[in-house]
Amino acid sequence: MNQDRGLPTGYRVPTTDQAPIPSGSVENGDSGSAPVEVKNFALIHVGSDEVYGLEYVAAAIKDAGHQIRWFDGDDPGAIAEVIEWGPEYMCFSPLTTFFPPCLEFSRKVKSQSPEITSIFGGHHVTAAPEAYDIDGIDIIVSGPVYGTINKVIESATNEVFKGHPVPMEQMTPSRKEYFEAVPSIGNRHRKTIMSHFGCPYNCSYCSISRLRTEYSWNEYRKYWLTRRPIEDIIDEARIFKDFPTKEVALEDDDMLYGDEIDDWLPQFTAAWKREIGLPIFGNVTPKTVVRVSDETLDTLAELVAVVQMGVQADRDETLALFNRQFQDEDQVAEAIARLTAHGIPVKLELIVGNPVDDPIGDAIDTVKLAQRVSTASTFVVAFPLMLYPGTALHKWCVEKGVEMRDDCTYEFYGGTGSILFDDNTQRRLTNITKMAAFFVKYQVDERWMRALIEMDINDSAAEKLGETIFYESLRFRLGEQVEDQFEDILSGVKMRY
Ligand code: B12
Ligand SMILES: C[S@@+](CC[C@H](N)C(=O)[O-])C[C@H]1O[C@@H](n2cnc3c(N)ncnc32)[C@H](O)[C@@H]1O
Ligand code: SF4
Repeated sequence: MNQDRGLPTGYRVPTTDQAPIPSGSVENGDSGSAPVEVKNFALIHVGSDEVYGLEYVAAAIKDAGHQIRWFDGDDPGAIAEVIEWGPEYMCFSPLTTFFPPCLEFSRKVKSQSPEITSIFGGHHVTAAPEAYDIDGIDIIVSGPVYGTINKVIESATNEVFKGHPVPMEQMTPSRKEYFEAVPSIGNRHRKTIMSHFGCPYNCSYCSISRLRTEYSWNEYRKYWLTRRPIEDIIDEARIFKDFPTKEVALEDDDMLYGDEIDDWLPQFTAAWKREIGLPIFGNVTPKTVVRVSDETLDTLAELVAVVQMGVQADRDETLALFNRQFQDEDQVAEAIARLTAHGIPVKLELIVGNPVDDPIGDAIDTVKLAQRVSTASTFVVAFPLMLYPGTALHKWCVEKGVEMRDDCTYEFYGGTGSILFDDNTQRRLTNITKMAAFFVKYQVDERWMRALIEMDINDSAAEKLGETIFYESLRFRLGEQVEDQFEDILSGVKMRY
């Protein structure tokens, strides 16, 4: 193990120039480098959602003068197709959930074509380059892609490269080839967009907490929390109209963040409505909702069909564990009341299965909080706590000797999180994740909740509950019209439950 950076044995420490590229210089730090021979890069999509970060990688590769081709890694024929195309490189961008299938794909390709170099990048490998078996991975890109492509080409394998951030106007994705090559994504009802790439908070369970350790606040704010030019976002969104798209997820972690929000939101909303016009949903936090002006909320109501807001927990000890003391019940209630008064439906997100003395009481209290603050225009979803590599909470659990599951698949909708509980506790927690929406919508009394969570839910019941949560969440976002379209939408989605 390389002690300095916690890298796996055999990896050389990168020697890249890590200084950010100033505005107005070459496009992304690769396009101005010494000319290299044109190479072919296979980009491997895995999972049921758009792999957004890899679209920026696609643009950076093309910008550096190389060729790309997308493959659907979930398609059984994809391994043979990659081998037949014979690229020099194949690129993966797995979140923790999709790390194992990406690794498996890479290994299968490399077992037949060892000359194809695999490159892994994105949140998971950036957070914990030491946390995996390196067989199947030749190169790791940690952090942004910018400045790494031609260095990758010039390097031997078994290297870790650290990219550098670039100004926002230099960050654009390339997605047409992706949408065409992977129909499940091109035809997916929901597409992704972002106006800035970071989050101002530092919740202990979130991968942001890990990324933030790498950069100073000023640097993080300059690159991750600065908004992209509106025209770039609109240009990026035009393609949605060429592919079946029913809604767009503005995936900013807090779309109301920033002192410039009162100016930015009206400008963006006007441009979006004029040029794109598709329904949007976005993420907000209680803290910014209570802070922005009424005019901003009026504008928000014109722009979004719905917002999502993390509530996460009720008990003070859990909020402290999450480093989310910036919120309390009054603030959450006020935020919901403001959103409701402006006609903005809000999906509330909760986290259960926490490393606390009384995990069931903690989870029930969280559901009861959601019941108290809910209105006719709220919808609730509860996730099991996942401990992502490198996060502050993961480290805390290791230090405290909290037992963790070694079979956690990081599947948000499976109901099983990272903490190891006894079977009875786990069953109840899983049931809470599957029934939270129902408990809150129908204001189920605590005694009934505690009785219902004792049940053994079999596989077909779990599937039906999963479908119903999905249905309710779509109906909440898109309205009654979903009734007629649901079977269609469902057939295009790889349901996880
Ligand atoms: C947009 C987003 C989504 C989108 C797109 C997901 C995707 N895979 O691209 C959607 C809504 C679909 C989504 C879903 C999920 N997400 Co999400 N999401 C984000 C978010 C808000 C931004 C990520 C992003 O695209 N940033 C912009 C791009 C440009 O940056 P980037 O991804 O870091 O990519 C850059 C570099 O990392 C690098 N790079 C990336 N990949 C590669 C690959 C190569 C080869 C190279 C060279 C470089 C490289 O180049 C890019 C440009 O510089 C982050 C939080 C955050 N603010 O970062 C969470 C986050 C990534 N999501 C997270 C999670 C958990 C999920 C879900 C599992 C949740 C769920 N409900 O199931 C799903 C999984 C979906 C999937 N199939 O991957 C976690 C991941 C934690 C982890 N370690 O796995 C994050 C960090 C939030 C958190 N709570 O911690 N998400
Ligand atoms: C990607 S986050 C972004 C939402 C928003 N920025 C917030 O947190 O307030 C979406 C939701 O996923 C859930 N989530 C995030 N990280 C999680 C983790 N490690 N384990 C379980 N749920 C998590 C939280 O409920 C969160 O609100
Ligand atoms: S507010 Fe959301 S995105 Fe931001 S650090 Fe907390 S959980 Fe992560």
